Parts: sequence; structure tokens; C-alpha cells
Amino acid sequence: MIKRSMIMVAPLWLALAGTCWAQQAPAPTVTVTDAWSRPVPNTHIPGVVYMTVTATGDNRLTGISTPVAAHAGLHQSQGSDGVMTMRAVDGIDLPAGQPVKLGPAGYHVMLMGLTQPLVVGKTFPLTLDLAKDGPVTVTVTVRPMGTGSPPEHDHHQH
Ligand SMILES: [Cu+2]
Repeated sequence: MIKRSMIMVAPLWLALAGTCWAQQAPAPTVTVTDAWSRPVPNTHIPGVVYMTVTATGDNRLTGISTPVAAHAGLHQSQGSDGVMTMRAVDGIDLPAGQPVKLGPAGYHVMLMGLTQPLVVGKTFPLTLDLAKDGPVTVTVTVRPMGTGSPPEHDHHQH
């Protein structure tokens, strides 16, 4: 008798608990959009991944991993005197509600020791480690050269 009423009540209880959780203590969640990579024909060449990361609460991207590379790292490109250099960073801050864009001129993910070439149209998983949340795994799509932003001109050869 008791057991039966417990079963009937459970769905309502779960619904109420979910509502209360959402209103009182929003979980820090992270959304990733537009995750893409450039094609890499040769595994001796590092790969690069770009994406836009938005956190609902202040958070920090602390690490990255993927089965297609022996090592994945967070990098930042910086331009000085017309020369672009990049350095490894140990994390990327994700301010609440502000989309953080990883792109060709700034932060990016570097894939070292690719286990396979990255072919246009192929997808692979990428896992983001976060300071205030469990890991988030997203799907990265390999896009053709010249389709990123800002537009590239390296395919306009005469
Ligand atoms: Cu890099």
C-alpha cells in the first residue's frame, strides 16, 4: 500500500524538485556552439579547434581532451608588430552570460599528436573540463579551409 503510493507520487515530486532547483540555485551550466576544426591531412601537423562557450554562471574552462589527439591544450594567439605568436594558457575565464569566442585571432584549442587525419565533414568529440561544473563533451565538425571567420584568403592563388 505504502509502496504503491510512493510510486505514484514520485513523478510529481521530481517535477517540483526540478522547479525549486531552477528557481533557488541555478546550476552553473555551460553551452558550446559552433565547435569546428580545420582539416589536417597529416598527423604530424597540429590541429586547431574553435567554438563559442557561454556559461550561465561564472565559470572557468580549465582543460580540454579528445580521443583524436594525444594532447589537447588551450592556447592564446596574440599579435604584436604584425607577428602572431601563441602561448599556452592554463585556463579561460567564462563570465556569466557572456559568450566567449575561441577563434583564429584569440583563444583556441590546439591538438597535438593527432591519432588520425582530420577530414572535412568528419566529427569528433571534445571534452571541456570546468572549474565549477562537471565535464561537458561536445561534437566538433571539421570544416573546409576558408570557411572560418574572419574570411581567409589563402586559397586565392594566382
Ligand atoms: Cu595554438
